[in-house]
Amino acid sequence: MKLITCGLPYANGKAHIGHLRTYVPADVYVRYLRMMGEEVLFICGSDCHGTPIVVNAEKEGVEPRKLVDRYHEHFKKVFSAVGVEFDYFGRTDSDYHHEMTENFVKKLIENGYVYSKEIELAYCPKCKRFLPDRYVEGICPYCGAIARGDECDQGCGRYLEPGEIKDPRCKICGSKAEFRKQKHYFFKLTAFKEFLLNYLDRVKGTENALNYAKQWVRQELKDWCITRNLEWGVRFPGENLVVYVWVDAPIGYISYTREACKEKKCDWEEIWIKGVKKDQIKWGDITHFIGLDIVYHHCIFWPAMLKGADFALPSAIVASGMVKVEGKTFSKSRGYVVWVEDDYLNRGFNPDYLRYYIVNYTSHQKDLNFSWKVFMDKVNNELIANLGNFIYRVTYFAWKNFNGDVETSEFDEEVVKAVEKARDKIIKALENWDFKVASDAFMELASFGNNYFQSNEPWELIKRDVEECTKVIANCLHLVKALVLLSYPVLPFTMKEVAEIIGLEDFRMDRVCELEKVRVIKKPKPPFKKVEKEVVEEMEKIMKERIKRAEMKKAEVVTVEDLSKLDLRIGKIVKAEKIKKSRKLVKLEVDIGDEVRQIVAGIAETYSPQELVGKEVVVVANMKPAKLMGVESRGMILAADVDGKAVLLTPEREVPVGSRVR
Ligand code: B3M
Ligand code: ZN
Repeated sequence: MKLITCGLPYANGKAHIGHLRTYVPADVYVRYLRMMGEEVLFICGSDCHGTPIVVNAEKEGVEPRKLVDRYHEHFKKVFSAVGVEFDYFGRTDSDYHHEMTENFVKKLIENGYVYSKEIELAYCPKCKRFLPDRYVEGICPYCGAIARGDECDQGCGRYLEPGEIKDPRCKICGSKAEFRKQKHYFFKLTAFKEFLLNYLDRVKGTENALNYAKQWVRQELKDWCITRNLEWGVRFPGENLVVYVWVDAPIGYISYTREACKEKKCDWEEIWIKGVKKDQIKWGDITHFIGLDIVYHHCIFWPAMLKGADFALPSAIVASGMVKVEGKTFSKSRGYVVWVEDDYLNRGFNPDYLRYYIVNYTSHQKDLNFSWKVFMDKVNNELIANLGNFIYRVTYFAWKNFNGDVETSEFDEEVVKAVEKARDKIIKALENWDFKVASDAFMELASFGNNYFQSNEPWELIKRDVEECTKVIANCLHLVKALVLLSYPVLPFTMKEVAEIIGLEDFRMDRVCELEKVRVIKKPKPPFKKVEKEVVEEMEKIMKERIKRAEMKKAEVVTVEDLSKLDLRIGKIVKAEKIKKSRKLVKLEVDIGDEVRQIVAGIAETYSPQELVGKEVVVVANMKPAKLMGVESRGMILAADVDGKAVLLTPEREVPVGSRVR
């Protein structure tokens, strides 16, 4: 039995395209393995612990479990809607997982890999509690960026140990935290250096993951604090502490396997335990699909934990590159996000389109950029114009002219070869998690089919040589069958429908090249529906508005004192002239009461110099002088930004020049 897993999503927010970047390829791989006749267990589940969940629950005024319930159900629903079909989708806040984790940790203790140590931890005197991970914000000791308690997320990206952060502040009440001593438990990661170097040299997987990991192990390995001051989580044996979320989360792979095996009647110990020997690596038939941002945890912490607790080790770690949205780094807080449910499924897009986009845009290890325009092009110009077109024109021709019943004993050499070539290429690519190459290969086969159909002109042939035409169409149907099977892992919803039209029931790789009769038994319909330009424009608009809203939300909070720093006054424009060679700039002379100021303003696109003279405007009078296109400007004029064009702010009725603005 092969075990395939996906990184466990935090039950702390909705599913977005970044998640699918890992889950869709994993699902494609599982479908492929099953077509090859492999027995596969495909598991995942919610990651329910950790401070972000507790902090968010606190904000909402609900119990963490309530929040987890909500997102757990959400993820289950979304995964099944996009065809990511796990055999088991568990939760780490379940009893079975707590039990598995406790036993695992006890084993680490028993084997001598855990020790306790007094450390100085951030403590909030006002909230009267220790501040684990996300409860604290401060300065990264390595790069000086603002950082969270456990991660320098805006700076160097380093994982931070408890107590490492400088100038800590409580995230809840904002007060300055102090450091207090407390006993915590550490995992002897440093004892695994040799093992890790050896393991990482031999484990399979994508280069991106393994290269980073090897570097890290060579450079710096520190013992790892594995306990936290929290209520929510798996209790550390005999203490009023819980284990760090990154200890219990990966153990979910094991506890979910055990639960899945109860349902599927398989042996979880066969996968995770049997055959393990001390001083040897026992390779489990286990492949982890993860995102590039959690390589450290999966290539360093996790193998060391498994080794330390006498478990089998994953034989492959496959990391997907990161996601960009419309060319910008993916970011929920900045609005660069595509929500799977709201932005995609609820708008009625075929899930197969997104699956195809994700696997075909670029190689699995590179950054994927999602753009709605590219999405439309890929669907309309590739899926529809090539693959869908071929399948439909062939099946429809057979249906209309032959009642769907075409038989030949003569298969064209070039057709047979093209199918074999595509199959071999796809198998080879998928064995290397090269989803782009695999999906390109079935598209190439579809192009071949279109050329074959076009050059044989069956619509002419049928008028003069029915037998020859029958042969051509039978060959085309062989191609259709091969395409259905070869593209099925990527396009399961659509290809199941096409399979019904040609009466294909089982999806097996060994049928791809089989020279058999293919009938059209149902009236064909075009497999894909066009993505309309208007719809894509609408989606782009939604995205733009979201980004705008995020920008406004981000604007810093200011105090009355901050505001009072601005010297805002009403001035009257007494002279205006365009600045040569500039489209936007005008040079103004503005009477602000006690003096006349020269100010350069970017308003020439909306106002001519003539109409400006005599207008009363709001002036920032204490701006630092600046030079624009070589002209000095001592002040700034306020205007509304309307799609990039300036519209001046003026007092509601004429007021004395120099009046203060409050
Ligand atoms: N819950 C999600 C993440 O950091 C995290 C993965 C756990 S996998 C064991 O992307
Ligand atoms: Zn840093």
